[in-house]
Amino acid sequence: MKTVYSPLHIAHAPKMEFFRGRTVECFENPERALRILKEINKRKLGDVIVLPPSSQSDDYSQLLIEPALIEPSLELLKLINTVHDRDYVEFVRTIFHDWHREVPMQSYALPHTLNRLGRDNINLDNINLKNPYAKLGYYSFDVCTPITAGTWAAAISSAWCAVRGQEIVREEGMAFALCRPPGHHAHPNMCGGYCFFNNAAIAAEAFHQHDPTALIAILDVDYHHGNGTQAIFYDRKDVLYLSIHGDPANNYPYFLGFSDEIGEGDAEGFNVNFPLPQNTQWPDYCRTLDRSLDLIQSQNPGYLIVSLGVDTFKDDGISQFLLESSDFIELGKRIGLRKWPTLFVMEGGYHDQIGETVVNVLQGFQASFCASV
Ligand code: Q9C
Ligand code: ZN
Repeated sequence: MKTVYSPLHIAHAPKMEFFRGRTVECFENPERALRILKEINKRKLGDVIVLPPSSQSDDYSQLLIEPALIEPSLELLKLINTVHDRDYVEFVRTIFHDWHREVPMQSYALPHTLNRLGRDNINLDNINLKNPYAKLGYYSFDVCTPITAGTWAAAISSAWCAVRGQEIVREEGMAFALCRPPGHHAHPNMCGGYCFFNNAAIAAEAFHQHDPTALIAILDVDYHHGNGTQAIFYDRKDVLYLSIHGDPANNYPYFLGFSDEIGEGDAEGFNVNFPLPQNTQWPDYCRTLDRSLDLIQSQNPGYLIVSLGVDTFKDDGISQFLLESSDFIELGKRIGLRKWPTLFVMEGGYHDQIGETVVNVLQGFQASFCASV
């Protein structure tokens, strides 16, 4: 299986996040993607396609010094704009610059007042979106998603990995987009959960443009509910979203991901949530996985996108399922058995075995996908 990767993710390396009321080192760090890349090479998963950083330049070193200079191709920008609001994309591009003028000593921007009051009946025209703190609060839904000078470059390149992976799936039937930062928490106009652009949703839109009649299934196996992906496709029946995750009653993102969220209008039934209790082990997980795959099968999908988080691993730093390393091989195998053209998009996973567990999924998939019946 081919992997699509961009070294520009390294430009996004915030120092701190809030965890249980204290600041700690970010769980979502460049090391994660580097570990996965290393394991892919070690176990010879397949070619790694390294994306050039932008349409303007091939010089990574320059872009890492001046990451704000990166400009996505028009094609990529258009795809991002099908999922995200223009003013939000502009926010991701410019907010660090605004922040830096206010707080030059602080290397990452974070909101301190979130957009809760304005949800119902405040006149949007009154909100001063020129104020960087107002802007941060308006376009964020949590305080664990710091924005640095390199965030825009990394987020753009992450989305590009997903789009390029999508092209490879149309040609070859499978691909792995080694996206970083992750995407499934990002809403059309809000960042959160370490996510800025919803890479899986952007890939889904790209599939849709090339193949408008195909049903696209998104199976989200990250430990956390993909609230962003759900929100983006909640009224769409051409995209079937299914998620298996830690019960939001006791887990991030707390406010979405319950089983009664089933989609709206004529898309009822095209959003499916499987919240599972903490300490879930493989037998229960596997039953839910097979149920999800059967549901997808019943809709005869043209493509599958797997939002691949491996934070379901027993030793994950912020999650509470108990999957073993070998369970990830089985997870991949069960998906591969279905033989749908499949794009894997990297999401979460915060532990030392991130490389091993990711490649286990991908090699498991490949083994059963390629096996003749
Ligand atoms: N601040 C993904 O796995 N908060 N995102 C945890 C520490 C956010 C996880 C508590 C968890 C987001 C892509
Ligand atoms: Zn997660």
